[in-house]
Amino acid sequence: MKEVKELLIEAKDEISSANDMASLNNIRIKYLGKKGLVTLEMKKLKKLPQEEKPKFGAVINKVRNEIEKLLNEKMEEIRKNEKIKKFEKIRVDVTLPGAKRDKGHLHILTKVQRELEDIFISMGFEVVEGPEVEDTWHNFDALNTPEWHPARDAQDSFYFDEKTLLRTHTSPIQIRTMLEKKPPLAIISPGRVFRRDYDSTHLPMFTQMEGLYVDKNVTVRHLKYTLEEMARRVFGESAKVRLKPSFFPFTEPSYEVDVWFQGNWLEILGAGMVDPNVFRNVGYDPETWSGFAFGLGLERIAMVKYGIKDIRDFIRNDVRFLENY
Ligand code: FA5
Repeated sequence: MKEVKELLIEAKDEISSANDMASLNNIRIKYLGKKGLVTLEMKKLKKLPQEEKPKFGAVINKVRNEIEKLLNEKMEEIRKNEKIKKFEKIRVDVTLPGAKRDKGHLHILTKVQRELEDIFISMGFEVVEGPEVEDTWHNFDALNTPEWHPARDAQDSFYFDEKTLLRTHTSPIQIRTMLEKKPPLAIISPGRVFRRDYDSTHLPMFTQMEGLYVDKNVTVRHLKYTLEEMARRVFGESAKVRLKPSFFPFTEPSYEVDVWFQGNWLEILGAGMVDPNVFRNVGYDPETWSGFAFGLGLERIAMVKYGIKDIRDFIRNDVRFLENY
């Protein structure tokens, strides 16, 4: 009896100092296995006199159950610890700073385009768009630009075939709009245009915004006021606008328009009163209708406003440039 109770104390000791499954298993075999110490005690039971059997049996059973219980508890504990260790290994510290990603922003040209759209929309203009691949009729003929005009030269434009080209300006939108709508109308049309140009103030692909206003009794004063209002909103209250006489086949009279900004006159657009021939080409009666049109270069406006010296910076995609604006 004493021996059996000592077995329990020994087993308890061993179990509490075990700290992995393998040693627990060995302990189980040592005490409860087929040839285990407790099992051997049980076998002794048979040899005992009848009257001692129940008492001894009860003690052995108790010891066996106790060891079993201790083993199971320890097993549970080890399992738990192993789980914690595993999680510890793959643990993610959510308070660590993450991989930093730079946030993009709109390109300076898109910003200038949207700013101008907002200004003209607030004055009652509607935004329309048109195709970048144009035919010579919309791009030139309908705009009163005859065959001999230098703008039609293959040296100046990108042709697909004799009658198809990349539009050289947004003015064909005037034609497309007037063929579709009845006057009065007021539209602006931003978009890419293409020419065989390339230097610090000229790109082969650049952005224009066309403006067209057709109504009764439209005069140069309406044109000048509209452009002055635009200039004040883009460049500030002190901005001034100057019209210089110029020539475009589709306007009469025609102007080149400069703005006064930070001490300089800078040319930003071409404009004029819609030529009666253009009205005739789209079926408007020039005796009834009058209008003004303008075509401004968005890159040039951005250059003036932000002091950008080389127009090619817009398309170089150098982040150091892009991040500035
Ligand atoms: C025209 O394109 C006319 N269609 C403008 C117009 C519209 C006149 C309606 C009258 C009525 P021009 O070729 O001058 O005109 O170009 C207009 C503006 O586009 C210029 O003032 C300039 O700001 C810009 N521009 C012209 N060529 C380039 C280029 N290669 N790169 C960047 N900007 C350019």
